[in-house]
Amino acid sequence: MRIERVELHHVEMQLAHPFETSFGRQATRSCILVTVHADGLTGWGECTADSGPWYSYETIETGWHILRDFLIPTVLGEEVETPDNVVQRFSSVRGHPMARAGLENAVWDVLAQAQGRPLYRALGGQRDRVPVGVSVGVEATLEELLGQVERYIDLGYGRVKLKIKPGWDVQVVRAVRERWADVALQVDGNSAYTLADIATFQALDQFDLLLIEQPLHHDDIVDHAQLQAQLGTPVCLDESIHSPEHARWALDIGACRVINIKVGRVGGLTAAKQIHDLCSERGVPVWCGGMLETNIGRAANLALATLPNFTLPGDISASARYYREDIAEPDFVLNDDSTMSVPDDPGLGVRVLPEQLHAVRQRHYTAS
Ligand code: NPQ
Ligand code: MG
Repeated sequence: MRIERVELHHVEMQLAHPFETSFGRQATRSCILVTVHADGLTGWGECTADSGPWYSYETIETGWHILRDFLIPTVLGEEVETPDNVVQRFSSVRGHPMARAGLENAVWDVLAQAQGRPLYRALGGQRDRVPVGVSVGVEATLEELLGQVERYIDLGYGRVKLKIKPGWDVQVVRAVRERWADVALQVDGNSAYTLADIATFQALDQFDLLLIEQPLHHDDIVDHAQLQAQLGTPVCLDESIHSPEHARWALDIGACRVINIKVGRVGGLTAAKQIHDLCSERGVPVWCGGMLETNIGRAANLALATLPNFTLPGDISASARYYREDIAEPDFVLNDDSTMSVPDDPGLGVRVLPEQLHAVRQRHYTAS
């Protein structure tokens, strides 16, 4: 099919509850939505770059620039038969994985629609539901944190991830573990620690955590390998893994025993699937990370998480956890067994609501 037109939509949406990590507190979330028009069909993708370079170096502005000036021109007016055609056209651009993912994933959607099959089938997934959990941010007090965790456990989440940072770690995990002895629990340091904090990790090692996510420097694998050697709990890398090569390097030196795969961070569904396959060969479990996506990005995450080695619950929560009002329907809900069902309609299986999109749109660009 020929790509006739591509649109960018910069949106800013109100979060249902402010989200705080080791890099700050946010009440709204901005992202870029990408639309690809081909053969009378419309595909959607989400570029998960944030308003500032806190989680990664990419921002809305760099994503807009790289998409408009470099990535879109490589595919506009061109024939595309498979997602690999797009990946090859992007090979002249270095870095900027979230920008690439926004456009590549929109092409996956439109190609799957053209084939009349759901995205998860196009990716090779087998399951119609996937295990999910919830990521709970830092709160002002331990009481408020326990209240949030209780609310999510009451809603049916069987796996809870706590954001930690120095001064908000061992005592928080201890309090949650004392109250919920059996909940599947994991923590995420978002690179707020160094190897000098070994005593903290040795203390965390006693709480039967599923994993400790990205405790050290955001681009490191060497220190993480040292840390993993001293811990019983699996170290899981998030920020440090930008590509299938990074995944291989990390596994080769023993930097982690689990990998969090985020479609944006690794540059699209093709690379995400390659990392999944590599980890599968090495016997390393993976799970699907989250970036406070809209229902568009969430549908892509769910499709990815149907691949067989996504054995740990993903950061894929119900729509109500994220936004007061989403720009696409239907909303995703949690099943009784802490799973989420995967859409069965062609492509992503979500419909964008034009009025909602216009209400939150800050900027619009069309290339044709
Ligand atoms: C993580 N996500 O696993 C990320 C961090 C994160 C669900 O914990 C705006 C931009 C908000 C980037 C919130 C979760 C964000 C963000 C959280 C990244 O590390
Ligand atoms: Mg993380």
